[in-house]
Amino acid sequence: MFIQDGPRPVDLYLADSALQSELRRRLPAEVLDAVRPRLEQVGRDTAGALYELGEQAEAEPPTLDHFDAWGRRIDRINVSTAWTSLKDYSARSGIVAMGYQEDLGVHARIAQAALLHLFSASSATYSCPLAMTDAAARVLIDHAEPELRERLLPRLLTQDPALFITSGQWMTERPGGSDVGGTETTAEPFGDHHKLHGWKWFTSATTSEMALTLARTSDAPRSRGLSCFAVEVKRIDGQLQDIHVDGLKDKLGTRALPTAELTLNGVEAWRIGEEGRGVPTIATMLNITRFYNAVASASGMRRATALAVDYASRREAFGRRLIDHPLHARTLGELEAESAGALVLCMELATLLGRSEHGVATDEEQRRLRGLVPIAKLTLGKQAVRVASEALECFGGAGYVETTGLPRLLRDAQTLPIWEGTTNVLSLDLLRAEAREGGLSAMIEDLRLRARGPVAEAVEGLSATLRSLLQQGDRVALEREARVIALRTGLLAQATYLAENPELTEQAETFASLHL
Ligand code: MFK
Repeated sequence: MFIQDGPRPVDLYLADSALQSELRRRLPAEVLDAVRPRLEQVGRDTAGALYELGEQAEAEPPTLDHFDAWGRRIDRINVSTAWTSLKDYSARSGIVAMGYQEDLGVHARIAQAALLHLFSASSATYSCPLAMTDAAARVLIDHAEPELRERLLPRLLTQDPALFITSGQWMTERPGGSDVGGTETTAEPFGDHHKLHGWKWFTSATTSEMALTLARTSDAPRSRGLSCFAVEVKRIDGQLQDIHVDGLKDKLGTRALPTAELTLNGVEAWRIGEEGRGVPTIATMLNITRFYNAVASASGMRRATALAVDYASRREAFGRRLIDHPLHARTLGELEAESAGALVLCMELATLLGRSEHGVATDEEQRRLRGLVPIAKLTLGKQAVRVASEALECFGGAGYVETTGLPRLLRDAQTLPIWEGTTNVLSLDLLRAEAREGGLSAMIEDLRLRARGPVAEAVEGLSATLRSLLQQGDRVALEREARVIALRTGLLAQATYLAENPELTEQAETFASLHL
């Protein structure tokens, strides 16, 4: 009786010539030599130890115990040993730490993006706590008092698993996920800190040791009354602060990741940044988590594509391997092109982010970075769902059967356009970036200089559309078009950057044929 082998995980570093090529192009040889061993190790693990941990964590989702055996309220979230091992693995691999590694200088974010690109899609979404941890580190560096910073920052950036802590991000409340100005949680001064009272309706990676959150410190309306706070989730004796874990979310995907509803009953918290400036302070965090989200999208596309390619090289139908059927080969080529486009967009973003964080970005690069963060996050979130869906189809019925593990690719991808700002919210953020800093115009002007051939013609069309909308000054028309413009910019940027890499000509042509 015939039994078909399933797809096998491949070494995602060795198998990814586009990633290797981008790293050769964007990193000086000595920097690449310094980080290559870590990339090679994580690459090997995507077909071995990391892959196994991810599978185990997915098979054993978190549970919640409200009470211990004697009736004492404990609200303990139980996670699998694999989930805990993923934390240790993340620390040892220095996925967060690499972004701040001084010897890598302006290149640190590029090297980190490569590492995360390998890690994310095999990590059962452990990249989520890492995103928030990195973002918390950035907020502490940019906005916190020295004492708080010195207490927490070394533990967020350490590579020692025994010391490593992660951070959550408690922003969403019942009145608003996107509209955080509706936050109801209050903060009352208490000695040198505050006490928080309220309800947080969606908190991701809730087993993290700390969290950043927003709470109301004055009667000023909406987000002007909010300040940003750091919470250390457990007391010095290891007991949970005055927090009730009301429930765990039952989600479509990201099932290994604990996502909880919380009641804060006077939780100790330390203000970060100015009073009433909570949203701009936490926006520092959002820009980093949105960078991670873009890389996670690219990572998901790469992994789904690699599985589809592996399968096509072994599955036979109509007397030939799938990969030998011209139409299927074309579909796989399109998936490769979408994955490579996502990669180069992330690499451009990482390049700008690294330059900005090291204080060497020009004003123009700074404006481009402000525009590219929402563009990359929203474009790649949508692309990740499209690619995952197409990749599942490459397995026929098996792609729809839970026990193959394949449907998870699509279920997990579906969170990427939602969390950290939906496509529409980020399209409006792009308008905010344009109004305040000219962030969208800077992106389009740069594409006008860099795009060639038919891509350049398409960029000219986009530029004319934007100019005319801005000149009309009709806010309603601008908002209605914001998403179309944002997505178009994201696709044309990928086409442009792909064409700049002479080793990605095939992917560039395929990408352009799909999206022009
Ligand atoms: C693997 C990857 C994993 C990623 C981790 C996922 C785990 C987390 C799961 C979650 O999803 S947590 C919840 C995520 N929530 C969001 O992302 C919220 C989405 N909503 C928005 O982004 C809204 O646009 C926003 C809350 C910012 C709107 O708030 P406001 O107060 O109505 O905005 P307003 O008044 O326009 O801006 C207030 C200030 O913030 C302004 O500065 P000024 O006061 O100086 O004028 C803005 O310029 C500033 N600001 C807003 N967005 C900014 C920003 N500054 C810089 N960058 C931004 N993006």
